Amino acid sequence: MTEKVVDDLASQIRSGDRRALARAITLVESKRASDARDAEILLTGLLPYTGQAARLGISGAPGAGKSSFIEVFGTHLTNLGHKVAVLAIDPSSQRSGGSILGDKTRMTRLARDPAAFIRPSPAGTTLGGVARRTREAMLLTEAAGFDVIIIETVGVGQSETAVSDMVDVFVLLASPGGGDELQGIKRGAMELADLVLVTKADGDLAAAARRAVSDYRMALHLMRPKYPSIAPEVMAVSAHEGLAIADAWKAMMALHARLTQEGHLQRLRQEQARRWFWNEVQNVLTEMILHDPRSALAAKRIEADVMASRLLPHAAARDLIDTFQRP
Ligand SMILES: Nc1nc2c(ncn2[C@@H]2O[C@H](COP(=O)(O)OP(=O)(O)OP(=O)(O)O)[C@@H](O)[C@H]2O)c(=O)[nH]1
Ligand SMILES: [Mg+2]
Repeated sequence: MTEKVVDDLASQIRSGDRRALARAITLVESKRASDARDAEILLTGLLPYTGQAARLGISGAPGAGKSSFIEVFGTHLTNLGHKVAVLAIDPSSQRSGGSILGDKTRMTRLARDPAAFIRPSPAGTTLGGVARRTREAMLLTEAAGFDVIIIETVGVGQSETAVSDMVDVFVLLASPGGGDELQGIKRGAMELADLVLVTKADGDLAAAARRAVSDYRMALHLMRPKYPSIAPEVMAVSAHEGLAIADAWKAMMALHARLTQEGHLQRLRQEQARRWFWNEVQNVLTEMILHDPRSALAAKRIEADVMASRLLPHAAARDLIDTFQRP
C-alpha cells in the first residue's frame, strides 16, 4: 500500500466507515510481511484516537449463554445510543479454523444493527498471536468511534487470562447448576472476575439461578479481591426475558467509573501495555532469530539438545541468542 492509501484508510476509519474498519482488521490479521508493515503504520497513526471506549470482557463455559446475552445486552446499549463492537478470542479456532462468532445465529439482531460491529475471532497458531490481533482490532474499532468494546471468549485454556489482560472490566457468565456446585467455573476465572452474571434466571431455572447467586457470592467472598476495597458483584440475568440486562450494564458502568476515579483504570491499562510490550519483545526476538538462517539452524540443534535433556532451557536460550549476536 502506498502512504496515501494507508492515510485514506485511516481517515475512513475515523469517519466510522465500517467497510474500511473491516478491511483494516483484515490487514492486522494478515500474516504477509507487507500487510504487517502497512498495519503497523496504520495503527501508529490511529493510536492517538484510541483508548476512549469502555473495554469489557465476557467469558463463560460453552453454553453459558454468552451469545444470547451479548445479543440482548448489545441491543440494549445501541438503544441507549452507544456504538458497540463485539470481538472474540476463540482458542479452538486454532484447530478448526472456525470461530465462536462464526455462528452469528444467536446474534442476528445485533449483527444487523447499524450501531454494532461484530467480528469473529482471528485464526492463529498461538493464543498470543490471536490475542495480539484482537487487541489491535480493538484499537481500530476505538478509532472508528465505537465506545463500548465487548471481547467474548469461551472459558477454555488461557483465553480468559488473555482477555482479562486487555479489558477494563471482566465479566464472567455462569449457568445455574442443578445442585450447589459452581458449574464448571475454574477458580482462576473467578479470581479474574469483576462481575459474575448467573444466566438463564427464568422459568424452571429461576430458583437454581438464585441459589447460584448466593453460592457465587460466598465463593467470591473467600477469594483474594482484585481491588482492595471493591467486592465483585453477582447478579442473575435472563437474556430470554430481558431480566436485569439494564442492571448489568449499570453495574459495569458504575464499576468503570469508580475504577477511573480511583486511578485503578489508568494503572490497569498501563500494566496491560507493559505486559504486552514485554511479550512482544519475546516475539520479536524469536522472529529475528528464526529469520536469520544461521541462528535458525543453531536453533534446531539447540532445541534438540534441550529436548534430549542435554542442555538446560535457560542456558540454551542464552547460547542461541549468542549465536545471533555474533557478527
Ligand atoms: N432459559 C434460558 N436459556 C438461555 C438463556 N440464554 C441462553 N439460553 C440457552 O442456553 C443455550 C446456550 O446459549 P448460547 O447463548 O449459545 O451460549 P454460549 O455461551 O454462547 O455458548 P457457546 O457459544 O457454545 O459457548 C441455548 O440453548 C440458549 O437457548 C436465557 O436467558 N434463558
Ligand atoms: Mg456463543
